[in-house]
Amino acid sequence: MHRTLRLIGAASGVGAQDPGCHAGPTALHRAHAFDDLQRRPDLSWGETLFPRQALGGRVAEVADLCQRLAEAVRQARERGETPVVLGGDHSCAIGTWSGVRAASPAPVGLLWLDAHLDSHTPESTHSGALHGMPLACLLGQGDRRLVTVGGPGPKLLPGHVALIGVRSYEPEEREFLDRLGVRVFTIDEVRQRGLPAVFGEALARVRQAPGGYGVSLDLDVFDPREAPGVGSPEPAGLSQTELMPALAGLAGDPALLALEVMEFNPDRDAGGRTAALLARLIGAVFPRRHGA
Ligand code: HAR
Ligand code: MN
Ligand code: MN
Ligand code: MN
Repeated sequence: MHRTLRLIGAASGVGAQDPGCHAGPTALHRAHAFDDLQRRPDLSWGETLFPRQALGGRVAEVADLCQRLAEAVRQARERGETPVVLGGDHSCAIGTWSGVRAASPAPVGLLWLDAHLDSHTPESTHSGALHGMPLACLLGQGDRRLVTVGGPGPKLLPGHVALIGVRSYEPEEREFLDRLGVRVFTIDEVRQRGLPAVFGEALARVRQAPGGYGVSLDLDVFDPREAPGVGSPEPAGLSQTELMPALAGLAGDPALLALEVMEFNPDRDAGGRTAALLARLIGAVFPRRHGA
């Protein structure tokens, strides 16, 4: 199938305790690892959205950025493009998937690849960090300013969501997802069953959504030895050898609506390894067509 890829930067750092991810999109735009990608005729780098300060606090700033991101993503979808959102801390997922949902006539699914659950509410969070809450917001729970980005109502239905690679969370967010019936594949389940089995089951679930599905990839799902340039490294993650073939299996799936790759922190990216991994990852999910 033919796709036109639209890269959109979401330069958010205020959603995290370590704000270093704010520099992610700008660093990627300049990275040599991205040179080949940016020469592809089927790909264009659209805007990079930056937070506007002095809006009255972190929640207002994240809501404003997500609102603008949702609009950019919605417009790209309505032009028939495939948005590829580059973060930035993971709070921006609220914008990406609200925008994808706004452009879709029917409910959409989401595959969430992350070391964390990102499913706290303002009542349950221990840290107060907003990048620990975006999935709950998309499911309709959280600060009203974040839940209503891109319009009222939940943007995702629990039966259309699956997480893979999870290994660090607090009990409240796990209870929240279990209560809703969101499927969580922890790293332990991946180790028991192997990634291909788990990935296939998760994909089958998100593909049940009638409007298509997206992938939200938090780079901390990878082992930090392979992807050191992330905001919150967690040991014992997935290897590229495991995850890249699974992601390459999505290539050519017309139901795949958008991809986001979040939590890139250039300050920690010794040797540019994470930027290079990120470029390979986009190439695996969206290979350049021969002759295109
Ligand atoms: N559960 C922790 C918290 O709420 C983790 C925060 C999320 N960190 C991320 N997101 N990198 O995936 O503070
Ligand atoms: Mn360059
Ligand atoms: Mn995350
Ligand atoms: Mn994470």
